[in-house]
Amino acid sequence: MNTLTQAIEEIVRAAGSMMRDAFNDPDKPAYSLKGRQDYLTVTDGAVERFVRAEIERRFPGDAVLGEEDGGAVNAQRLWIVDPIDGTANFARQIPHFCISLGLLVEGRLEAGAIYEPMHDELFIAQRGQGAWCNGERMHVSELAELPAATMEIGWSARLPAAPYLALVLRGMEAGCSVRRAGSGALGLAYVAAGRSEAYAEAHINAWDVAAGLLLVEEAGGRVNDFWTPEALSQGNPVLATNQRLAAELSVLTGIDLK
Ligand code: LIP
Repeated sequence: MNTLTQAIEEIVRAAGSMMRDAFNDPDKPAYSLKGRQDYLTVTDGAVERFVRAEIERRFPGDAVLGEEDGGAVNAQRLWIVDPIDGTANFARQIPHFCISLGLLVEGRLEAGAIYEPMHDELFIAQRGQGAWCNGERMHVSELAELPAATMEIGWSARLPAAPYLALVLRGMEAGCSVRRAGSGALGLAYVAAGRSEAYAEAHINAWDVAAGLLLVEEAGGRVNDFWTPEALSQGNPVLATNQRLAAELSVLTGIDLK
């Protein structure tokens, strides 16, 4: 732990307690829909404002890009935050959501954390320093057989259903246990933790993956080259896998790995 990762941990843990308090509040937080199946709660906005204030206080001059209030996409030091990833779960009282906070320095992920407050799980990584879950070193699974593998495939209403269903079918026909739990960030964290062998999605936003992609790399896994010039403004496909199934899963999803 150093001052950077300590600061990241303090920020996401404080944000997590805001989320947990709201989730457990008898007067459930109000929510609306930004679009089809695209939930927004008052807590998303409150948490993002908190994170922005903390970054401003601790790292003056750094830029922030957030899911709710946008921000810079071409800063030298850029913090990327999804205040609540898994907002639909949070809004519907399903305890599977997290905050995701990542730091890009000159376009390269340098540090990041995902905190899941309902189970008090902190996933954190700094480039070259490994990936950790609650202080325990993480490593992707060694599983090498698709018929024993678990794969999460994300979905959002940003794309038509047919390609999603086709990918699910390919995964199931290959023998994978295919799931979708509603938080892309936690899906990536679980690959890093060895709890599943892959997370794939045909389109996802930078704030959903800005911590999880580093977690997977630092846990010895493989990821696609998400950070293209348009990644921050438009998003991209994402694939993260363990080592031993990387080639097969890249072919199955049609997403190249780095
Ligand atoms: C997420 C989506 C993503 C989806 C995840 C999650 P949000 O973000 O952007 O594409 O697959 O399950 O829903 O809206 O919860 O922050």
